[in-house]
Amino acid sequence: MDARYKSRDIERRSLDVDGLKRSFLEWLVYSVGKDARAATRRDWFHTVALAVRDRVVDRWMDTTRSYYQEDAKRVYYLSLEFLIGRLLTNSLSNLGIVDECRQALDRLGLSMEDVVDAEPDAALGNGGLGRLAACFLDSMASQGLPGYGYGIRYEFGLFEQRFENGWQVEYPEQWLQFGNPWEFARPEVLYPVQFYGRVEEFRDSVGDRAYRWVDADRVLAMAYDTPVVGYGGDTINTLRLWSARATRDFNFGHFNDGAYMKAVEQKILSENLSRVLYPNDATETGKELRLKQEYFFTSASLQDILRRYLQHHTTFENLPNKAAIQLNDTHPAIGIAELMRLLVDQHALRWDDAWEITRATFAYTNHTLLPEALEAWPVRMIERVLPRHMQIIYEINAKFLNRTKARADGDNARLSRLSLIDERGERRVRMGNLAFLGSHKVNGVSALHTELMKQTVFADFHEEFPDRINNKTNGITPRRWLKQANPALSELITTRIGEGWISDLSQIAALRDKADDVVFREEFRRAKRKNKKRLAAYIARQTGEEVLVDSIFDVQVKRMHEYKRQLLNVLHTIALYNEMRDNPTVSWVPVTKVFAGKAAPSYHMAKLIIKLINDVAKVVNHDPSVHDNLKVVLLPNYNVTAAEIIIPAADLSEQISTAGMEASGTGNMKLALNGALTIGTLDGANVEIREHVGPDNIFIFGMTAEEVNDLRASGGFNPREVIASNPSLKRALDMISTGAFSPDDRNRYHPIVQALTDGGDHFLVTADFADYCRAQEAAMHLYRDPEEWTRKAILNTANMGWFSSDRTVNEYAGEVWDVHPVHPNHDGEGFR
Ligand code: GL7
Repeated sequence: MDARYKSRDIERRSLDVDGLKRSFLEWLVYSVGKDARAATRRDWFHTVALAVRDRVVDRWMDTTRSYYQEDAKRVYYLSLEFLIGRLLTNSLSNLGIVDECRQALDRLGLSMEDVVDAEPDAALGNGGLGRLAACFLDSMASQGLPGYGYGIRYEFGLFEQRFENGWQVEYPEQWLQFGNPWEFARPEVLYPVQFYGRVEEFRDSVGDRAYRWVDADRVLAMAYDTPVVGYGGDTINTLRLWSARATRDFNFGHFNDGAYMKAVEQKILSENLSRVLYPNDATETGKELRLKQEYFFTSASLQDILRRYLQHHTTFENLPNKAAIQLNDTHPAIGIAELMRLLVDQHALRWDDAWEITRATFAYTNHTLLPEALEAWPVRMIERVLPRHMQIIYEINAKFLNRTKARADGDNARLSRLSLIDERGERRVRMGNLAFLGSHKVNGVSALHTELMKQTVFADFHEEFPDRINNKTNGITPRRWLKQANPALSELITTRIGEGWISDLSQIAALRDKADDVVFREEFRRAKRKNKKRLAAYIARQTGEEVLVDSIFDVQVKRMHEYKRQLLNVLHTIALYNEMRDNPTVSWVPVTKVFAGKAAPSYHMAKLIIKLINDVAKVVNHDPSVHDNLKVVLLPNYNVTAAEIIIPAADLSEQISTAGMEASGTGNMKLALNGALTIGTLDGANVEIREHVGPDNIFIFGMTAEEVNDLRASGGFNPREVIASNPSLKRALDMISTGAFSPDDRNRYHPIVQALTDGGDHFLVTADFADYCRAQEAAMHLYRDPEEWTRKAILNTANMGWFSSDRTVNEYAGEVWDVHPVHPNHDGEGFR
């Protein structure tokens, strides 16, 4: 081999500062095509990303080869959303070369922060559900589990949020505009996906009735692969995202008849499939394009999974021993009908055998009990878009209902609840029921949520299949959410207990003793303060507002939704503002209320709440009578990157959903791990956080899920009475309703006031207000004692080890997937 190539080859793998620097220069010139003098920050980001990517490719191939050679059972995580955020720091950190990279850039006169900041935030998801999928990818790779992510390569991720005159305005998020250095396009990995058409019945070779789907439109799914670097760089897994491509039929043969433009138009239309992420968070969309997206990526993924399986096998009975397919919510649930179609129609399996294989292969995670988020596609739509699947769903349903006990008992009401078809009103396919029936395991995402699943949405199914529902409490990856986002605290932790916690977060429990160590407390506070300064600077840049670093950073960051009750926090803010104005001589604990979060573009109430926060901020922040003791900021465009700055700086974590409504929450875990004290209801994973951190180290308030349920069952309550009996609540609401925050439009907040009063206050904001204020007071009181506050903050960090997503994926691996770690063989071409 030419010596020059050989040395380049070695250089590609070298991890020392000199090697990195040399490859940066080479990449800049030969791949980005720029001279160092002309290079922009973005050029440098692409350069560094490509050089880093070089360093994972060999190990990626080793990993894939090891899975193949061992014919290991793989887990396939099917998710319409992957909220990955930026990847540069993540890759460097998991490879263990952050410092080397920083020094190499330094020698080139570049700042690492500038390069990192030039990376767009990959927002292929809405919120918790999508971020959970990203944390699971990190954990599977870090645990050495053979895990693949399958999803859609949206050209436009979640919209960019800006505030114009205090209102949310959405702009397209063009994350791919300048290319994506992390991905590998696979133009040869293409699968056809069909829509529409009709079903033809015929007799197969042995004379049995069989079906084929004909006259359908076709789109191609093309793969893009992104390596997922596990911690330590040993295992590199794959995230495979599908992009829609028109078939060649659209491109040729239409020049003469005037249909050329029509053909081009068709091509564009069919490629719209992977154009944009639906910006809904836990709400039903009811759009045909969304159904097509769901089927598109599910079908392509299943075809790919079967292709991989058939490399080692000739029959299908072993599929469940080689593939575990996890449905991230019902979005890919059509996959159950699709696998049946592939097995029965294309591979000529008997129905019962196919059904057994399908059920043993799939598992389903439910992420919400909100009725509006339970997918139910109109039968007429599925009949038109996926005619063969509709037949298959009918068949599954008929066979199931024939066997149920309900039939035997003549309990028709129960039978109709179990049915895959909702017959009330327009007939619809209940995707949750399909997912349940077609899976061998079904899980909720926190202990409370799983219990409620058993008692509510899946009560009948649970009775029918008592072993199927299980709990897998969510988790978060400590790599991104502590090591990378919070270097100040993670370095402090490592100096005290070593770095074992990064790959085994249970070890962080060793910090418990340190809560009583005055020196450690001082250092812990110093780390927090450093993060608060960083956030204060960010707030100033984003909003122009100056906040006191020594105020309580009281943080509520999450999607804007009525059930998450940002309104409760706003009402407390107004009440506190009034108290400060009434008592100017009292020495108040300064408070900075930090909000961030996007509203679904069609969710008017949530957008009105955004406007209210901005209006309240305007009044409060400019009122000299509160002497800077209170500031309100609503940060624009909350995303993973913003979360990485906000979360490490929080003192108080707002987790205040109406009990029974937040399935788990994961922001609650990130904040507590970073040493914020939670103020929260007994909802979702808050219940388990309280068990782990201890009831003395968390501020719990409000009604329990059971109390909420009882109250609603007994016909609700009268918010007017509650308001009348609470002067500070009444005053705050009166101010909103009389236009104290909207002098330009005094009726602006009528819908909010209406919802909280005559509307019956469905989310129980007024009902929980008094107890929430009590908990807030307790928090402010504690904050006056920095030693005691810090002690509790340390105990939060130290007791959050269980909430690592490593623990969660290991539970799935053992109890749902039956997959085991594989140790890739790096003897061959690998580095080091
Ligand atoms: C969610 C839940 O609302 C959230 O509580 C949970 O933590 C998350 C991950 O399990 O899933 N369900 C849902 O539909 N979205 C969520 O974030 C959008």
